[in-house]
Amino acid sequence: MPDHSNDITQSPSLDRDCTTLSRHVLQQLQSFDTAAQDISAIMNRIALAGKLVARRLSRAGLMEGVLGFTGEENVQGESVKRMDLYANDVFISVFKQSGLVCRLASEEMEKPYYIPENCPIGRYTLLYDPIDGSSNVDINLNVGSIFSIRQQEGMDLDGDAADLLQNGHKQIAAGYILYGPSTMLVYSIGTGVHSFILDPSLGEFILAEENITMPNHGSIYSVNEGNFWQWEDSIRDYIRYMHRHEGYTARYSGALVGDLHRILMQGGVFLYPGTKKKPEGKLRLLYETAPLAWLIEQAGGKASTGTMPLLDFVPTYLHQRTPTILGSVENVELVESFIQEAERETVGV
Ligand code: P6P
Repeated sequence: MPDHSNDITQSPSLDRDCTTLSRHVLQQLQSFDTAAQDISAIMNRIALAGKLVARRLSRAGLMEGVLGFTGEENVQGESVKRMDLYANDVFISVFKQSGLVCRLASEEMEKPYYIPENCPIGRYTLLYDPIDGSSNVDINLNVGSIFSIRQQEGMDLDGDAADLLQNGHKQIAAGYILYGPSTMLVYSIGTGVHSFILDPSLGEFILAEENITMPNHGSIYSVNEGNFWQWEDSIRDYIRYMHRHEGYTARYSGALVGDLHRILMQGGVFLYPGTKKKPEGKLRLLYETAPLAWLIEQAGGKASTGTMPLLDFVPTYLHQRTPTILGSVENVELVESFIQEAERETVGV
């Protein structure tokens, strides 16, 4: 009887369709031990949360009580969108019964949400911005979820999560879900940056691109120039340089995940500088800029506060903000050069 078992042609697209997120994480970790299984399971739960949020967003305009504001303000002093609260609750529900995380810290919650039975030492904490750029939700433009995974260190006896106040190098995993024409999950566990696209017909995130690498230079600068007169002179001088030199173009959507994703994929720089009134800027470190900084540097880019590496910054409280410059090495260093020049002039050297 002829043996045709080797005749089966291994279709590359079939292989790729079988590369689900959890399998990819285990491949990246090159391990099947408990810790690897936990990280893989956590990423799978994040993917489930992304599917639930994407489903809600896709029908939001057709449903009552999904869009618009709750009338409340969050700890940031920002008006809360119904979609912010829904997405925040999705991540809690997805992780509450998972046995994987002890705490969830979110832009929408003043204090972390604790899951007591899951809090033996060494458990993980999810830090997340459930819907970033929610001002875009009601006008059907792209929004995103941002996530970061850290491991609990020591006892958090008084529930103030002080052990989370550490630099960005302590992250174990980080990434975002971009709700755009397709729903895309981009993540890193420290072995490069990889993207997955949700295939609605399968209900699975399928591998799209591995080891995403940024160009050293890009033509895009992404910043809200409406803040021009609130910035320090150094930033204004940088923007004037952008205006006066050919080869640069401005792109800004007002939603961090989409703006950052463009820079990750095409190069350039995203910046949200501090202002004279708010030198720390607007973006929050632990669940917005630190996870994105980690991704950018994993992809060969650079992340800066303007005066120090963003991943070295140690927050003093959970919702701490930092000035933020993320992107291609040369583009970030050009912004830093204007800040350094201003510091030299101030010091008089
Ligand atoms: P501005 C959305 O509220 C957000 O946190 C980020 O998604 C975005 O990058 C930034 O604020 C936009 O802020 O001041 O330009 O509207």
